[in-house]
Amino acid sequence: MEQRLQSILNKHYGKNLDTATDQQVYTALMLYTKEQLAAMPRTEGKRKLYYVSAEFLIGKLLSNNLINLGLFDEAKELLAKHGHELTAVEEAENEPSLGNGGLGRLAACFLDSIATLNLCGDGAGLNYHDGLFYQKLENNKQKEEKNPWITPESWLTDTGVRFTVPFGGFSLRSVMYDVGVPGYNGRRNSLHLFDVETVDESIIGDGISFDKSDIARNLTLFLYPDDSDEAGRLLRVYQQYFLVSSTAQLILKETRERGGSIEKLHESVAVQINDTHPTMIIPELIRLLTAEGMSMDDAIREVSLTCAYTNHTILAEALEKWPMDFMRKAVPQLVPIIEELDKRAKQVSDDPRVAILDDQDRVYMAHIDIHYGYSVNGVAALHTEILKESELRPFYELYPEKFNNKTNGITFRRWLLHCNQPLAAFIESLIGPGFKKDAAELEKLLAFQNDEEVLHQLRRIKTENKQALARYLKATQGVELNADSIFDIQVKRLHEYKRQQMNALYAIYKYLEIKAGKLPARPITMIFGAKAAPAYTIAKDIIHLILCLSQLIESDPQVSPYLKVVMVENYNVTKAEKLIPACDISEQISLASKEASGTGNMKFMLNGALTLGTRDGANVEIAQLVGEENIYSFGKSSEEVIRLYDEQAYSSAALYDGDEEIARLVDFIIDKKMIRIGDVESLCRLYKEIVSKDWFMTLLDVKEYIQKKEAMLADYEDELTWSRKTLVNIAKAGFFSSDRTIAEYNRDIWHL
Ligand code: C3B
Repeated sequence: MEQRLQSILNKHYGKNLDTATDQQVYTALMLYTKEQLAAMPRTEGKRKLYYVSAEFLIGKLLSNNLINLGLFDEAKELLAKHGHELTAVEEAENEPSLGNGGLGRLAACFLDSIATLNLCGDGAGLNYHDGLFYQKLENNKQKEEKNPWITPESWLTDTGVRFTVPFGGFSLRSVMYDVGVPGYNGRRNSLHLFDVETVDESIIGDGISFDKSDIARNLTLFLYPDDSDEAGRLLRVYQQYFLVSSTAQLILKETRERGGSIEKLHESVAVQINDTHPTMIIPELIRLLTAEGMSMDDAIREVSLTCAYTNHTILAEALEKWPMDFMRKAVPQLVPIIEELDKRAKQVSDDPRVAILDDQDRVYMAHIDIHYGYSVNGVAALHTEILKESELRPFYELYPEKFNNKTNGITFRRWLLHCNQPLAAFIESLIGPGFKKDAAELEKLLAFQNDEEVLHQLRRIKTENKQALARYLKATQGVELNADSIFDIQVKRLHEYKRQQMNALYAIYKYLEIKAGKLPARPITMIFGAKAAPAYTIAKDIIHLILCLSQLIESDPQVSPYLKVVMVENYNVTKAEKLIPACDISEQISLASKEASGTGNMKFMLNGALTLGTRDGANVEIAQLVGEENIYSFGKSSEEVIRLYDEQAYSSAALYDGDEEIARLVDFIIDKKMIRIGDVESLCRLYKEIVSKDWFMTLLDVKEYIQKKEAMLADYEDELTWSRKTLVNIAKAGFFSSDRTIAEYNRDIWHL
């Protein structure tokens, strides 16, 4: 390694390991690692998986690739010998901005596990040059900026593979870049990222605005371009088709190269459709197969045996329905196929709830997936039950054999071995290294439940991680954290169903308590991290509320010694890796039934935080594993919530009018003190939304939430009991390894 690094540094910069900057060392180490990765043997298999996804939130790759290649310690020592710290060198890497939230991060964890389990499977996505957006916090508001991340030397390799993607009236050339995906086991797969040669970043104007109609130049600029107008929605269709047409052409090319038969495509290929964004791969594969001479019947049958669909949400807004007019304009070649698929579906059932085309000429993308895929899975036990019993019930009655659950998981390489090296080393000293390959071995930790030295050490490691986070936030955002305070963290996309606004109401509660002289036993640090979709006004209002509270508390000397509210700017994978190991209280407070799974909840428990959560998504399974005494659950059940929606029986106004305590907290949003700091229009809009609508039922659970959090803060003071709970959480986290999840996908769906 040393020799090769010296030679790369010499060739590129005329430097050596002692004279090069951290940035130069980063580039050299990246290029070296890339070479090592390319030299790994590929996975093999008769059937090959294509995991197709609009998002791959892969995070920085250097350390994780070094870990999976078994080179991490060697690299760290070598750099140290020459006066460089690997952690400082890593700072030079840009985080690829190719995802949005849980769905994208899940896809990245899955790629890691697929390679680690030696399964033959590649990812397919798009190479967005400016990513989602970079979130700036300015004047207590979110401001969106472009987030360019691609540098001349990067993990991307141009494969030389090119396809032509036809659109209505024009076509675009697709360029295939690859990012290597090394398993923790000596073999590798690839993430294919398709791009257009004509993309032009200079068309980006103020913030993230650009000409949405200039498809050749804008196609791969941004993930999820603003869909609040028609041009934006149409652009999403162009992007989706570009992704799936490129992928479908790759699939047929590789199948032939591997000696497979496209007449028996399903014997050589499995396609996992990650949410509805890649749904058009179904009609596109049918189009390509019929163009090769297959009959429509045969093509539909083969494709239906090839494609499987994962549902990640029951929120109506995320279940895509595109007007057929968009298809006529963007992808007219798919229109007759979609009409044929609709006609056949109507022969299977005349129930309008399962139709592909509705009476307004809109295409229900999920319905294509369910009729013409062989598997439909939810992402946590409760979520899958809700799909079967309510959201997709008519489909479940038609095709019960297609439905199955695959509870989500996370890769422990990134979310323990990499992000929390002190904890990983301590675990290894207790139970040996076996847990690195078999996460179930973490259960061996249970033998130490009553070992006081172990329990004290867990808290010491937590405190060190809090200090490390404090140093990082000081350096990057200039905020000071008290590492002796309790770190209470809610990091995830901003959405009303996730109820960051309920957490903000807690901050108001605590502020008022402290003002009234009721001081907490220990200071509390409330940390938020969240991006709001640019066109989601209320979500931005919630960010504004949090930032105004932060300022109000900070500037009040009576309160600030006891309470701090921090919003981390531009929350992303890199920041998650620093926040999660430092957390005491993991906020998982979605309205029951609405969070399909959650995966942050799993990362936090693995790193020794305790969950404050509703009985939603995978929280339910966490509770079952650790036992009710090791989790803080609260709130109305999913059955109760679903009943309230069905009967339209929820009224936030009634709760507000009937409860002085609730009213006091909500009223504070528009208190004089807040109006002085914040934007009246934004705060009033949010206040009105909560009082008169509150679609995600904040006021339903807020009192129980405050009570539970108070109980939790009190429990924190009993160090041994708290640490024992964290130990049980770590020990029981093994189930949430994505290696387990992927083994199940392969056993039940892919059969690679
Ligand atoms: C998310 C869900 O909101 C999470 O509950 C879930 O854990 C993850 O997917 C992974 O399954 N999700 C998302 O990030 N984006 C969507 N469009 C839909 C769901």
